[in-house]
Amino acid sequence: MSRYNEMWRSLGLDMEAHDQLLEALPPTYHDVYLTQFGRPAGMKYFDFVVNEVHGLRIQELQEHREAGGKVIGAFCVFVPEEIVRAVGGICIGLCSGIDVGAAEAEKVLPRNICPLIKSSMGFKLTKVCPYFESCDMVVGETTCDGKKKAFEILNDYIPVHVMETPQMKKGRDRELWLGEVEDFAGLLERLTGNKITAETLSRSIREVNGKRRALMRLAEIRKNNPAPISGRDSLLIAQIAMYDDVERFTAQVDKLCDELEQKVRDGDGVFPAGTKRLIVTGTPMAFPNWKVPHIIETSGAVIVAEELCTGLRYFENEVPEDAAALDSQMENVAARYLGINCAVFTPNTARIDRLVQLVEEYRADGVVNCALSFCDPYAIEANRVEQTLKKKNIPLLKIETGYDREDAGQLKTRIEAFIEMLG
Ligand code: BJ8
Repeated sequence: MSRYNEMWRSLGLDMEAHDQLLEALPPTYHDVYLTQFGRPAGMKYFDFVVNEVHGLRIQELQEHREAGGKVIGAFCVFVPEEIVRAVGGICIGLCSGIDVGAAEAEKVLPRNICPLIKSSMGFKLTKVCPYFESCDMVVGETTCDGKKKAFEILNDYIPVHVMETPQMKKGRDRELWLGEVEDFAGLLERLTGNKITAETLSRSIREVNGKRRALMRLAEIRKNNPAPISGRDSLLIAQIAMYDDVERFTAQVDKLCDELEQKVRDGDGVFPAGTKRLIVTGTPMAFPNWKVPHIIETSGAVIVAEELCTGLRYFENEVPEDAAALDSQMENVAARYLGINCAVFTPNTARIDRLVQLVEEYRADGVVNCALSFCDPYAIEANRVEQTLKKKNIPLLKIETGYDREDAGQLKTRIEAFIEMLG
């Protein structure tokens, strides 16, 4: 019996289903993470966070709520964390990376829908996620059609505020998005009773930038050969970034980076020098989806960067910190988010340009484009990725997969063949 049982019960979790979920995680985590060679000591903190994923962090959220604070859940990196923090709230990226409650979700959603959407609905309907049950509100977005329509249904079970993300990035789209960010700020002010001031927003901009800077420092270290940290560990850190305490997390990433920089000076790596270096691009890999990175890194290659929303798209580009007036700060926040290269935008050439640049910067040998099944935006944009990489003679492997393990063997065969082909 866990010491957190009382807390979980008070959140209304389905205790039996929740126990089953918690039992499923440790063996997978052990196989994917704890068996890695030469893992940095600094990963101990992140192991601890995973170990306490439904414990200590949930307790912190409850303490925050008991003190009058609000918890806001999100499923997309477009939701501006700075605004949530400026009203004293906590922004939590909700898990949607495991096949949970599919049968329940299929009662309200079509069967053939992106697993990320199905998983988020499944988590809510089966009441197994203490993060969901800790949220005062969930923020949705009009990114892809599946999410947009699913949020209407999710609103039957928890209050959902939907932000309208534009489809293009023209002048009027920028105005629309700025209006959405301002409306969101107004809504949060009413929800919390706290007014956003230039001081509170400026502070939260600096805090979230601090997190991004630490993650960017880690990303820079990964340019070294031999790779000082695995792609799996880097992905885990990006996933944890979305729900951990911002300042504590930032300090721990910086501490890990100190260790990794020493490893680089010592010529020490987690894979031998000369291991094929890959970049993964495509749909986000939400916690605890580690399937493809695990297969790649147990097939003879190392992932050196992720052009993903659980990667560079999440932490690249800071919000400028020099604006003193609230209006300009809001504009800066809105502009930073609209710079994210999600495949729901058209055209989205900046994503492909960035990918090519990353291949050069990280001296990658190839790219794996990974789209979740039934994700039209990324599956279709794979065509643009392929065309451009072909022109540049950059080897590409295109994958479409879900959260189940059924295709794991077939994926491994394809990935091994691709790595072998790299020479
Ligand atoms: S900014 S990538 S986090 S929308 S995988 S639900 S697109 S059908 S997750 Fe995303 Fe924001 Fe864009 Fe990033 Fe739809 Fe595709 Fe599913 Fe997706």
